[in-house]
Amino acid sequence: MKKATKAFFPDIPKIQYEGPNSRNPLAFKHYNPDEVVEGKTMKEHLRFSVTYWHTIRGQLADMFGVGTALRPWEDGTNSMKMAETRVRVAFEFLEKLGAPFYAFHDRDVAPEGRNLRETNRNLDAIVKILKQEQQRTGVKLLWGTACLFAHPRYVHGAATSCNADVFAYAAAQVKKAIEVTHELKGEGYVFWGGREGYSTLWNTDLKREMEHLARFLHLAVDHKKAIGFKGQFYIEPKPKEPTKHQYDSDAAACLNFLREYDLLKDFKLNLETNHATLAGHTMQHEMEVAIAAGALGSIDANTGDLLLGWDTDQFPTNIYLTTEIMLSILHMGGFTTGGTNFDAKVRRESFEPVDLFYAHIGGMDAFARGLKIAAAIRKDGRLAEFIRQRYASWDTGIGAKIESGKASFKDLEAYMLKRGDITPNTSGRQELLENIINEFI
Ligand code: XUL
Ligand code: CO
Repeated sequence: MKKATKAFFPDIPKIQYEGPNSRNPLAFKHYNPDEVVEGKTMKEHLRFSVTYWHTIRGQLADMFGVGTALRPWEDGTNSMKMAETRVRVAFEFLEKLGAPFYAFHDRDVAPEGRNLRETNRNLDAIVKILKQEQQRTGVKLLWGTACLFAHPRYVHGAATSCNADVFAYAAAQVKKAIEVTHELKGEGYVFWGGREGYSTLWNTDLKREMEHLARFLHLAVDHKKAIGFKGQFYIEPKPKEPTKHQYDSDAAACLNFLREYDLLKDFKLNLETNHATLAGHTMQHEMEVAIAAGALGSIDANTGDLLLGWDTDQFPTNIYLTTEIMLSILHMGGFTTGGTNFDAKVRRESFEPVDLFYAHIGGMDAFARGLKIAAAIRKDGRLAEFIRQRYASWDTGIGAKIESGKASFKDLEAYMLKRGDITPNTSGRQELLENIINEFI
């Protein structure tokens, strides 16, 4: 084992790839950053990102108890000095893990001051240090975002608040958050509408709130253009929690909203597995819906617990899940600005710093396996060939006529009157296909 260095994780060495036979818990068994799969390295395919809010700021509190996390560097305050220390912690973690990206909310990295001016000053001071650390390590910002849900001012929402002053405050906050993301050369910026929804419709003007949200996003696009920020804007769907209903409830609802308010050209989706399950969908479903609209941008990689009805944000370990995700990503042609962002936290019971490493190593290995399996399924070709064959009737004859818009209802009636009737002649073969998938898993 290589000798560990540096202050905050003194016993942890740089995590290395040791291959599937390794029994070292602090090594990758499958994530081999330089290994080439379908013409790109794993590092380029997967674009792993660590979240500041969970990994650096998560205290592991729950509704019934205070935080349990042992973080020897924390001094119990949210001072600027502590904020600076956390940047050093974050970048030591990122370096040792070998994750090329991170993501943060404005308030994760710097504390709020007594007013907006002071808060912005705090943020600027920490952004300077983030920038230095990015330059020192080569780690990049996958995306930035603003926390528009924790402070009491956002009790009724931010862009969808009943109070216009709150909209104005949120606009000022997001303006600044986009600017610092730009300053840090972030590859994207996420809008997750944590409280953009309602608890009861008895007090809610739904149409007015949706219009305000659209106005807010248009203003963000205007500002992005004004400052020359070229990163990708994303909306992150989630159906509920903390609200009873969130307007950006799933991929289809987001796409409809973006289309209705003429925002689709400026936004893609950042999809999160646990949000998909809360919406009553699989991640695979959400991905295919987004990809069909040319709007899949990035993913928040985590998983829920099907027996628990809330956002447990667990690290993804299920190879079947990561295979499904990577099949969709490869099919789409890979990420451009997006990546695999671990919006995931260790369990409250996993309170030691080393657990943060085990969690990320497991998630990265699960995705690396998913990538290799997906590539093997694609190389084998049986799945794609089955789907191609299944739709073969659309390639010629009447199918081709319909697809190219050359057949009217009248033509189709004439065609069918001639043919008489149809008997189903192709099985869906779900079981066979599931068996083929399992050959590779
Ligand atoms: C909350 C969630 C957020 C967003 C960023 O469920 O996923 O952390 O990813 O605001
Ligand atoms: Co998320």
